[in-house]
Amino acid sequence: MPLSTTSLIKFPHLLDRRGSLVFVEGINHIPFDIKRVYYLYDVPTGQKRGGHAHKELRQILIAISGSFEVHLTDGNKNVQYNLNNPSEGLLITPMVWRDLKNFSSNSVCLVMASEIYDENDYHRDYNEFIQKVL
Ligand code: T46
Repeated sequence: MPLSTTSLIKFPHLLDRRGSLVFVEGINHIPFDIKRVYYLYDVPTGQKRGGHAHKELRQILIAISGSFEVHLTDGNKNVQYNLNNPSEGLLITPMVWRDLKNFSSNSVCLVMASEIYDENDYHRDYNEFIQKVL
């Protein structure tokens, strides 16, 4: 699936004197049924996550706190997102290689996924991934 099918999704953000509230409604804001939610936190300085692509899985990544970079490639095009806004989610579609890096201290990456965990859905070898997409 080409990189152009990835996108940033804006969620409703309500701000008043008590602070901010963001809500996500599956049926209204997420283009798949959410089957799994997980989060990454306490990522040590300099550590990277990702380093793989998924065959079928669709996911939305949100920087609930702090910031991190998401580097994506479909084998033809590369794009980088700097996620730092809790009211935005990055939709990553199948067959897109992702590298997550430069996590700020206190950062939390919340992920909503279209499927439960399945190791067979991963391409963890970059050369193998490239052979499939080119
Ligand atoms: C992605 C980034 C943002 C599970 O058992 N269940 C799960 O739901 C997940 C996500 C992982 N695991 C196990 C599999 C591995 O033994 O946890 C270990 C680390 O998983 P992984 O190498 O996939 O972790 P990340 O942080 O590099 O990548 C994950 C997602 O896999 C990936 O799709 O976009 O978070």
